[in-house]
Amino acid sequence: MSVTTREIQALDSAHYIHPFTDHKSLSGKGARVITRGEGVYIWDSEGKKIFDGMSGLWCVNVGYGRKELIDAATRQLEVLPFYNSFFQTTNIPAARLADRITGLAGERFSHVFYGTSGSESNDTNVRMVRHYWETLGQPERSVIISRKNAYHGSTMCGASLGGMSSMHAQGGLPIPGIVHIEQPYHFGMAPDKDRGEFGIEAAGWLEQKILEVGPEKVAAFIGEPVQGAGGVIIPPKTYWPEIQRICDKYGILLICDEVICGFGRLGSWFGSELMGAKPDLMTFAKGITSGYIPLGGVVVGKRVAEVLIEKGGEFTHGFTYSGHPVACAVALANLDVIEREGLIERVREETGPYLARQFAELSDHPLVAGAETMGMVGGLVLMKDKSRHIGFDPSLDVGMVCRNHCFANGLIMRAVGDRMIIAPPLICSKEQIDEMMERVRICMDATLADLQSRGWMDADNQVHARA
Ligand code: PXG
Repeated sequence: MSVTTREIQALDSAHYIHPFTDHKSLSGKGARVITRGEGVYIWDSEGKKIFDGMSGLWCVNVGYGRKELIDAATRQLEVLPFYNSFFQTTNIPAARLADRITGLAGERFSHVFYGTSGSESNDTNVRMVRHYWETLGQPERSVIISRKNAYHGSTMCGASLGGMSSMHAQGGLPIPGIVHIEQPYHFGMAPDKDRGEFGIEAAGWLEQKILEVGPEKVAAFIGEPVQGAGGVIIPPKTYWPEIQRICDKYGILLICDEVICGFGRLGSWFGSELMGAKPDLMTFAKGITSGYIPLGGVVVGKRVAEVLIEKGGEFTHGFTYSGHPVACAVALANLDVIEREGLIERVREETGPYLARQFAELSDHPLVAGAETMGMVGGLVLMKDKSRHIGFDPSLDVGMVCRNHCFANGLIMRAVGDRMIIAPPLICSKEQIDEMMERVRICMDATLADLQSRGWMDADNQVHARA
């Protein structure tokens, strides 16, 4: 039975509330219907082939259509599609995967707690660190410090941990006990400052906040090694070691949210490894199964696990799908692929540096004021007048204009304000990076021509030149 794009769009518009979507504006256009994926490409219902420069949503690390993952799911579905991990029960893939993940995370870690998403896993972090301090007889240590423009999910707790002002504007967030400091965004906040010095200064905002709240009340600090949804904000090298020093000084727990950075994205198993941080807890999701099936969780360091297990009693927290056997079986197959194909080494030594060189060359484009990458993530900033560091009026939504040109030219790029983001699958070859970059250039040229024709480049520049 074949179905037309319009029929699906009509059903979708009538009945499906999408995440983070203004439905009034979508219903006029109709949603893009994605029907198929293979390698680094997806196809829409009109047969258009698109280079997926965002790996689905930062997750399809091993690319689409991997038989190993499909077979692992099928086998597990046949043997045991579901059983819970409550009531002193486990299953084989869940136990094997916990062993495998803690092995990859290194000797500071001993256990894994499972959920199905990054959001649930960050809720787990908050409940777990508070339970940790309660068990140690310090229940007043309950405040979690996070950062503005961070993304930690969309549940009440995840959105509160996150620092997205648009999310806090709805539904009375953040919930009590969660406070935020500024992010370490060198290009946006202090481009003229020495990068290293800025990193130390930005980490210092954590110490200021700890002192403001009272060190005896702070339970943990949470941060993404590289902020993803916030626009691929790569902190200066000095930042994370200084954050670690401050956490150590006050004895507060460090949570690294590795939902995007984990499982190879930056060229290491976990981003914190590269950043010089030694987290007590790490959130994971997305890349653990390359997005083929939902799975998330927390890798728990020995410092927390020992207290929880030896003294914590029952931790009254868990989900129906904690340790879902099919999800864990797919994760094991996904880790096999990553290891067998040496994807992490390849990103670190070959394709990551290659992408970095290609991205740096984009800086010669009149629209591109800054371009940086780490492993297989990259962000570039569009500016109206880059020589004078003048951005576009945010109400023009120039990132969205650019994103539409990307779609039209067969490339998925994500817009965060006027930052354009890529996070291609880790299997991306050098030739595919060339192909992606060729499309990026075409899209930048198309965007520039469009902005000029709207009078948003030259006319505005002249206004500034006169001012
Ligand atoms: N932490 C981080 C660092 C994330 O990037 C989550 C937690 C939440 O995961 P779940 O599985 O609950 O969605 C994320 C998710 C975007 C975008 O627009 C990014 C995410 C989700 C949706 C959109 O870049 N990241």
